[in-house]
Amino acid sequence: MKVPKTLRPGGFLFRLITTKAMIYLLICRFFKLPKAFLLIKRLRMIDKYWSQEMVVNFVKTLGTKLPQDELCAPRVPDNYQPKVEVDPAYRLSEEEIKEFYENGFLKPFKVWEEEEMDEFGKKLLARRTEVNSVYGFVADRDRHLEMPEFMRMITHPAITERLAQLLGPDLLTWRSQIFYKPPGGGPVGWHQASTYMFEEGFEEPLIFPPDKSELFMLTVWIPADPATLENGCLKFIKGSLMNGIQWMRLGGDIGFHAVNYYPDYEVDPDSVIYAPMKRGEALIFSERTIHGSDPNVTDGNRLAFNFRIVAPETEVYPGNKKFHRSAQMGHIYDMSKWNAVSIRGEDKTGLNQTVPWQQYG
Ligand SMILES: O=C(O)CCC(=O)C(=O)O
Ligand SMILES: [Fe+2]
Repeated sequence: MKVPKTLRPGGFLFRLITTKAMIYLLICRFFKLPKAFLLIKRLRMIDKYWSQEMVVNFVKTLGTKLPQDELCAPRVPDNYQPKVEVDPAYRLSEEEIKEFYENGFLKPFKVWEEEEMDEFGKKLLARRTEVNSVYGFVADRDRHLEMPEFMRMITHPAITERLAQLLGPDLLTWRSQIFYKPPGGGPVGWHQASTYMFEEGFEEPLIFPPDKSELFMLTVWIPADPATLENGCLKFIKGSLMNGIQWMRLGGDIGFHAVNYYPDYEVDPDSVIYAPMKRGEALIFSERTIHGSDPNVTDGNRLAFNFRIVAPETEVYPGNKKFHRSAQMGHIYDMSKWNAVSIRGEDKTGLNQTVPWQQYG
């Protein structure tokens, strides 16, 4: 069922209802009323995870202004040395790691032959319209848990050895996503993410890193078609990783799937870096870097997929979360067949009931 526009984030009724609810929350906080006054679970979660700054800004702007995600920024590292020793073929120089922090991404590198990726892309495109056996409906998420060839792609040492140098020796993949931009496909608006509170309707974070001022998550983005300026390759705002999470406004004409929003900051055109990529290349970035992509104005596809990685010390979907309700996708995901997957080293923490990738690959 499609939610009417007025009830969607930025819509008139949405703003009316949520602003009133937040004023009520402010009153409860001011008078230090017992939590029982927060009537519904949703409000109790918001009380737990929203700072006073977030609630006040939301109310002041009548239900439109929010941070892009939980507010946090990485601190400048003490040094730019790789976190692990790896095979020289995959070694990153200190200069490259410094550039990663400055630009917010590591420049694309070759992993596969073009033909290999072409072949995989065809399989992925066909599979994406079929029911996803992990979630029971057609979903672009977590196909790595049902396609052994997908799992083998994301565990290639050219990728995992680079990730380890940035994040540490033990790595978990907690999700993957297909991004299909057909001919005429629209843009992906400027966005960034930290703990995925925005995705969970701003109710609660999905991942809990031990220290939010460290680098705690990386995304690997892989085009199955050459990604060009014309078909909507990735673009980044230089410097935005270290500036941390910024504020946005709900509403407008573009956003991400079901939720429309736009930056509450000026984008300096000189700070935008486009990242065209060949088929067979991969790119590593931090989701805290502001990024997006332009529309596909060609008559060919731009198929891509990504996966996201944390160290085992970061708890994902804690407390055996049974359902994940994605505000952006407008779906409820039954998590009973979901698993965090160890793609390098081992998980000694036991926080995530991790499964080794070989079980799927
Ligand atoms: O594929 C795109 O255009 C956007 C990808 C993206 O935002 C991501 O991988 O986090
Ligand atoms: Fe993204």
